[in-house]
Amino acid sequence: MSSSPGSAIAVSLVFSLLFFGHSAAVTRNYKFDIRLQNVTRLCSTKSIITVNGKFPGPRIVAREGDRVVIKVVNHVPNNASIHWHGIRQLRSGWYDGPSYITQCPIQTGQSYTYNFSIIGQRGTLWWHAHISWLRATLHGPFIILPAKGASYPFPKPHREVPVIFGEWWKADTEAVISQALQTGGGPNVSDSYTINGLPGPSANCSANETFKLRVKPGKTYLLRLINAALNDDLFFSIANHTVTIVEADALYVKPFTTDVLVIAPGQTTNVLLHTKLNPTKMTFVMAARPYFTGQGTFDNNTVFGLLEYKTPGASNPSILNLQIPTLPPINGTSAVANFSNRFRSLASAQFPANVPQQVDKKFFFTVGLGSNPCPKNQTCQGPNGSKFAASINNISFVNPTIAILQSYFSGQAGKVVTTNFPAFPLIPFNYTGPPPNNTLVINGTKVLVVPFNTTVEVILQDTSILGAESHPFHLHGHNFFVVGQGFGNFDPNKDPQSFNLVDPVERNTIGVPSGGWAAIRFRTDNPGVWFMHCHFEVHLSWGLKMAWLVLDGELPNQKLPPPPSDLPKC
Ligand SMILES: *[C@@H]1O[C@H](CO)[C@@H](O)[C@H](O)[C@H]1NC(C)=O
Ligand SMILES: *[C@@H]1O[C@H](CO)[C@@H](O)[C@H](O)[C@H]1NC(C)=O
Ligand SMILES: *[C@@H]1O[C@H](CO)[C@@H](O)[C@H](O)[C@H]1NC(C)=O
Ligand SMILES: *[C@@H]1O[C@H](CO)[C@@H](O)[C@H](O)[C@H]1NC(C)=O
Ligand SMILES: *[C@@H]1O[C@H](CO)[C@@H](O)[C@H](O)[C@H]1NC(C)=O
Ligand SMILES: *[C@@H]1O[C@H](CO)[C@@H](O)[C@H](O)[C@H]1NC(C)=O
Ligand SMILES: *[C@@H]1O[C@H](CO)[C@@H](O)[C@H](O)[C@H]1NC(C)=O
Ligand SMILES: *[C@@H]1O[C@H](CO)[C@@H](O)[C@H](O)[C@H]1NC(C)=O
Ligand SMILES: *[C@@H]1O[C@H](CO)[C@@H](O)[C@H](O)[C@H]1NC(C)=O
Ligand SMILES: *[C@@H]1O[C@H](CO)[C@@H](O)[C@H](O)[C@H]1NC(C)=O
Ligand SMILES: *[C@@H]1O[C@H](CO)[C@@H](O)[C@H](O)[C@H]1NC(C)=O
Ligand SMILES: *[C@@H]1O[C@H](CO)[C@@H](O)[C@H](O)[C@H]1NC(C)=O
Ligand SMILES: [Cu+2]
Repeated sequence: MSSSPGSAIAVSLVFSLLFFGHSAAVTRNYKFDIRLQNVTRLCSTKSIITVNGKFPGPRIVAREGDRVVIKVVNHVPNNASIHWHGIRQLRSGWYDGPSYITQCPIQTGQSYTYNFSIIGQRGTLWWHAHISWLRATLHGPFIILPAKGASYPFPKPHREVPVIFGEWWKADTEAVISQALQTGGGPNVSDSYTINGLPGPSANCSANETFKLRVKPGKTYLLRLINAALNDDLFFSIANHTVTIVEADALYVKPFTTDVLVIAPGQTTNVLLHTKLNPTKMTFVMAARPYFTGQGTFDNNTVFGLLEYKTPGASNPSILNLQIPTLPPINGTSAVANFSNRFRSLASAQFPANVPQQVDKKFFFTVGLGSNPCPKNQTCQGPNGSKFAASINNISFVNPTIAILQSYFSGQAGKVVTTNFPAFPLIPFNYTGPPPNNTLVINGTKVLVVPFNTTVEVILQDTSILGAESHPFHLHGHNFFVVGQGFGNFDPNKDPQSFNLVDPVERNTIGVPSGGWAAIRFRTDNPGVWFMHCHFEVHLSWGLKMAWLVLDGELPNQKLPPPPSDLPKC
């Protein structure tokens, strides 16, 4: 990679300033102190890892074109790193954040200053820890407003409200995952879902732990929805109200109206809520609960919040007397498919959908669960006495001990990774049929190397090994177009005929249909090492992840600059 980036950055910065007509480049500075904080929820107080003592964490607010500088200082015994989920990180891959992929973790007492520009993006994203299960409590909104003078492609809302879904665990989540990896069994589940950190009035003591959205009649509210739950897709609905979806993963979509939505971990969605002009009641219930089709246990709770119309002297009715919104069944796969099939890119002149029409490289990835053998001196609690694992093309990714990007940049990649990640399953089988007898995965730290400016198509095929399940697939450093999706096995002869190459939704996280497939396309316009993984934390821990190594291009502004001097060391 190039080692003379300075002038190229300066040139491209000046160019973008002229091109986008910004009056001045603005830098937004933040300080994130990772520290313990005692927090009370569901009748008990627990010490959790937070940013600046807040749960959910603080919001970052910037405009398109701004530079964001966040100094992260680690004051806890755990290693940590922060990912800015959905930020393109164009030629700033050193600041993407996943531990052992683009950086070594920030160790206790150390700090790292993330420093990147927001180029060509606006909307709702989020930030979260990217190591072990720390993101359970280390997460918050990342809001990108349109550039100064630019407006939304919809009427300006009266008010904007971030709404983060999460989970509350009475147990220590680090202990939960470390025990599960030890025994090979499925991990315990959370005790409640949360809306903006609040579990709702489900427990006797938690009446004061209910999220309340106070609104005025006849106004439009922009809700910035974020699913930060560790392991659960969620349905969400507000009684007697519909919402209009206008954005997915910080990309505008053709607006559509719905009474129920589903959001997978890693996904963000902006919706417009038009409040009633003359509400017949003053308080309405909002509810979220999981969508789940896998085997095993999950948190089967519903979290409630309240939509309250502001009127003088209104009393606070008990939630029990209120109409609870109707949500699809827990296993409502058809409701999920109907909803996700409605997304279309806005594809306007100002916000075009640059869908790759020609594909340079095609890949087929099976995604799903599997098993690892139980060590001889142990008894394991996974399937048939084995240990749970997960894989892509039967490769279960094992983190290296040195960050891949760092080792690659210093010409040492061969020491930590092999470049032979399979482009297709090594042994084809009936992916959504009866599971094969041998469900063992292969451990490996393998990457796929692709040249700069390659158009890539990946078929993500769910498998029914140990249960078909929707996997929220997330790609770092790029957005992708979802050109097709369906149930059963992808048919390479028939299915491409119905691909949408005109206005498919563009996003960074797609729920691969349970027992089905999704086809995505993207252009490798960003040199670096880019993680791609299931956003269920448990599947990530079991190895459902891989990385792309996008090579530098020919020109100076197509190369990754050298690492910053404070890049953490392993
Ligand atoms: C949390 O509470 C425990 C027990 O009351 C106390 O010892 C500890 O200092 C508190 N920690 C913080 C960060 O406030
Ligand atoms: C952030 O990066 C820009 C561009 O490389 C540089 O000018 C600036 O000094 C950096 N800021 C910090 C705090 O490191
Ligand atoms: C609810 O009230 C209890 C008791 O006063 C308090 O300990 C707890 O922190 C409160 N919870 C919230 C979310 O404010
Ligand atoms: C809310 O919707 C329910 C049906 O889902 C209906 O029974 C009820 O009358 C509606 N209430 C209001 C205030 O519109
Ligand atoms: C989850 O709870 C609901 C309501 O109690 C129940 O109807 C449903 O069967 C449960 N689902 C599962 C999969 O446990
Ligand atoms: C969904 O769950 C219900 C209740 O457990 C069950 O009757 C139904 O067959 C399930 N549907 C599917 C498609 O699995
Ligand atoms: C099993 O053997 C390995 C290697 O000898 C050892 O590290 C591990 O602690 C043993 N585990 C148990 C549960 O005894
Ligand atoms: C795959 O399995 C499904 C479910 O059992 C079956 O309907 C289908 O015919 C099988 N496909 C092939 C190609 O064997
Ligand atoms: C799987 O195992 C069953 C029973 O042991 C056997 O009948 C079947 O032929 C095996 N299938 C394959 C594909 O090996
Ligand atoms: C793969 O790695 C896991 C831990 O990451 C280990 O438990 C398992 O034994 C390994 N499997 C093989 C076949 O080496
Ligand atoms: C990428 O390749 C396309 C042709 O596929 C070309 O039109 C475009 O200019 C290239 N972009 C860059 C940045 O090299
Ligand atoms: C933190 O990361 C370093 C570098 O990978 C590693 O050597 C160390 O064991 C880790 N510490 C903890 C507490 O996990
Ligand atoms: Cu998954």
